[in-house]
Amino acid sequence: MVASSASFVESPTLDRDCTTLSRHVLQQLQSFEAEAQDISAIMNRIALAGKLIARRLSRAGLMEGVLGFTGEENVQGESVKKMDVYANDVFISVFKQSGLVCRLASEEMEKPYYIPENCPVGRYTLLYDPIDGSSNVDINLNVGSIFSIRQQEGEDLNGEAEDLLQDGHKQLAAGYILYGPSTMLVYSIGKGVHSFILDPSLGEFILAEENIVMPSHGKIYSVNEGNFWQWEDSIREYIRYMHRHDGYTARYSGALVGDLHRILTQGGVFLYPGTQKKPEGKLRLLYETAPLAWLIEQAGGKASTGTQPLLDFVPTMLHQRTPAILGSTEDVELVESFIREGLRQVVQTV
Ligand code: P6P
Repeated sequence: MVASSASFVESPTLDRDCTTLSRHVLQQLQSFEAEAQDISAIMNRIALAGKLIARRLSRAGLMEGVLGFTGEENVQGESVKKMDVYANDVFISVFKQSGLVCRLASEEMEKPYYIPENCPVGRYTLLYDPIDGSSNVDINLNVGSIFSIRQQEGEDLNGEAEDLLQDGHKQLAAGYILYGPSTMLVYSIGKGVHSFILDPSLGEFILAEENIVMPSHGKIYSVNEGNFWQWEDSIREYIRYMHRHDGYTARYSGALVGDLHRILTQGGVFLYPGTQKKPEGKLRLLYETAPLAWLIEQAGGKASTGTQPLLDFVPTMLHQRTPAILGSTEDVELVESFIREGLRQVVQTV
């Protein structure tokens, strides 16, 4: 006898276990149109990249040739870890023969990588930091991948991908994968911020939390105070304020994705200011601070360079760096107030 559908009791647990990333994207877009299917398929490929990277990280200490340095330097002048190269290649491989993504721009590659078979039809570009915080890999601490998806504009005939040099509002989707005690994928397509946790027994990212909203204030400030004497005095004054007033605590891991995820979920502020020698700071705009800024603002927080909204910043080069102040609105505005006061005093002394 075939059981009728009426005999099945609605099971929220079963429904949640079936809420995979690709299904969630289509639910978000409330559409089965071509672009919605494309974004859903792209997110699915990003999820596959996350699974492959998580699997390698989980065995890194047991396998030959996974940990340590390659002996090369990347375009940033940073020593390249073997895991950086592997993760970079994973994101390229998952998009081959997909027809979706024509170009990939990565922290690890000086120029964008083109996937020829996709380019005639693929109108999307993936910008990514394949493994952020890779110095943590060899000591088994959390690392992350950061991604941003943009629509290609024009034909990019000279292969310079100049259409990518636009502000962060041009992003179609953005997010990160946090490789921690569990592997978590957090994303937004402009309709709120949602988190998924990899269930290894299913091999699927399953919905964990929908519509994450940041508190307007949090007690955490996250910054590398080892740079204290490199900063502008306004930032030093802000840090002194944090030291002198109750209700604040410092948390900093040196890995952006984990530090940002803490702020997204608990409130507070993450900052990587510029220094007197490098006013633009260390973090890269197109595949680090712009995607994270988009998420933070989608969750009701604020993202600033210190003097302008981070998402308004227009890069002049692919590996553009910007100062970054990301977090709860009240806490970001407190940092901005110190910077404004500092600028006012500079103007007064001129
Ligand atoms: P610092 C890692 O190298 C990274 O790009 C981010 O993950 C992190 O937030 C930052 O650099 C840490 O830099 O100067 O504090 O060691």
